[in-house]
Amino acid sequence: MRTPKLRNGDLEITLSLETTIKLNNGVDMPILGFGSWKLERKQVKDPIKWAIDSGYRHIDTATLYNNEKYIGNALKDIEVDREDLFITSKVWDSDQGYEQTQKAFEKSLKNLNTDYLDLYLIHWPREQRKETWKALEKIYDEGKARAIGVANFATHHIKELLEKFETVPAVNQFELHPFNYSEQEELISLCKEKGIQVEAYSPLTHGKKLGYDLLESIASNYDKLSAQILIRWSLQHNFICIPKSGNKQHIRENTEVFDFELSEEEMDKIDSIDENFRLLYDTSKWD
Ligand code: 1BO
Repeated sequence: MRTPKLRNGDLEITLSLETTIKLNNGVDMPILGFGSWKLERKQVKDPIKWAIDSGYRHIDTATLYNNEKYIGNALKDIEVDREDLFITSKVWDSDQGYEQTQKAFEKSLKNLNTDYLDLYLIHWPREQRKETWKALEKIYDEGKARAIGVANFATHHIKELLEKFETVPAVNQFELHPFNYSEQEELISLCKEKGIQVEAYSPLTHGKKLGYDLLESIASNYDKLSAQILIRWSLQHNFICIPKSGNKQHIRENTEVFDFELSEEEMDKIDSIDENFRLLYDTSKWD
């Protein structure tokens, strides 16, 4: 069997569920995370346990997802030390602003039953993003978040932050899969150039493209599922990937992506899918 490898800067590393990517401040972030968007309230308890049992140590949530408290409760019942987990949350639009963001952050900590976050993000580039970023810098300086970053920021939002602030976001999390990859290439290049880690949400297109011929045919070469091809594609691009599922079997299957490697030709073919397909907003059109 070929040993799957990933180029991480000059290092060639073997990809596994334990693989982490070093962020621009030295913090190690697991390359595969468990996405919790759309798992609301009590729906999240079992999936969190299944995810931890399957080996995930990275959990992505947000105030908007209405599940922080339930994730916090679920984590009380698992036997993994807090320092072995990587927890991300995000400040919601209505909480943006210097004071409000700090309050929202404290509430997230309380709900998640933790005294720090591994990563705290601005969820969307709204009008008050500059004041919000100042609040995130304060939270970071106080050691309450190990890293800070943004989500759904387009190139002009990133450039604006870089011009006006000292702290370079550690991560930009945005919708990313082969069906919108071409239109995101400029943003991906900018992030790479500036040392901002790209994190892909909705990597499975909410299931909408799992029947796509090319994915199915590549999947059959490896006796895998289209979903696993999508995750593997993301990981081989060095994107942090956070597939979501509430189904025990799918949660496990989504981790079974480390025993094969897509060839360069397959990666190129998948890269060339150019469908301009999005589930959510195109923020490049936002002020
Ligand atoms: C509206 C929520 C998008 C994913 O975080």
